[in-house]
Amino acid sequence: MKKQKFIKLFLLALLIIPIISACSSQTASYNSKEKLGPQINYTITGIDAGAGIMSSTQKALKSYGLASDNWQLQTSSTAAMTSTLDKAIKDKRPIVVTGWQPHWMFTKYPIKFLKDPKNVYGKAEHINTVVRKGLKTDMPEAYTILDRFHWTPAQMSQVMLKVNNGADSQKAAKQWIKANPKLVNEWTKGVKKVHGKTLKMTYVSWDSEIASTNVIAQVLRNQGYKVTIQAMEIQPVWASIATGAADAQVSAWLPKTSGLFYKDYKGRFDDLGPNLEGAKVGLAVPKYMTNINSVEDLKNK
Ligand code: PBE
Repeated sequence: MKKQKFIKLFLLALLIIPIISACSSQTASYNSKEKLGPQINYTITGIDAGAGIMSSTQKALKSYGLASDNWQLQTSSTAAMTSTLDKAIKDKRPIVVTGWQPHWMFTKYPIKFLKDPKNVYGKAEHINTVVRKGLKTDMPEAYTILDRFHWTPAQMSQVMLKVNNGADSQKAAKQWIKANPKLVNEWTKGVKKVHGKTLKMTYVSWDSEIASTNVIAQVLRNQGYKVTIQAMEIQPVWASIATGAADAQVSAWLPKTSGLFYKDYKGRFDDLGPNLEGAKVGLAVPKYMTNINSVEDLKNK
């Protein structure tokens, strides 16, 4: 009798558990007829605290009146954010993330930028190459190559995608250089080879900067430099150039994302201008959130 009862309960559990879990994932999937805020706990999924996109998003929370409406920005990392995005999209759940381009998240996932009528994030960004004062006279060959370094979002994405698929970043950079001799030659044409001079670059471990730093570092190595690259937070990257502790960085997202550091350290670095144009920063949501198209919609829909 006892045993039979146990078996009955067990079978009932087998039947019920999948139904319950199906229900819970169903209620969690995006409901366009209900207000968005409560569906995601009024939370925007962000990345590392030092990123410019994080301070811009704090600004956006204020200027769009979202902060007073309980909205908050969650700090994590790019890897944690993209993995949360991955899971949400698999279940068609609602999610709002800090998004930027170039990045493979826009190729891998069906997501869209939210319109930003108050222009908190700026229209378009470019990424500049910034070197220490005196580099031009100390290492004119490196200076010339760094000054000429310029590529497109599509080219940067090729390297990012390789790294995202598991390739070692230095290997990915070498392969990319091998596959793009014409462009690389434009950067190095007529520049004298050097022999073992050391050069230090600093960068942040964002996918875009892993790609650009590894590529230009490798080009400089091929020129004869002994290049070290060191990852750190964005503020120390700027400080390292301003103090001359490092020679160059190619991670300056401007005018907004790194704008504060640009202003703070002005006069203590040489700005060699954009190495990439057509970057963009903002908030992004999956395309199935068809009625959410502007940051304003977070408050109202
Ligand atoms: N990002 C990628 C950085 C710059 C590169 C947009 C996440 C940021 O500071 O926000």
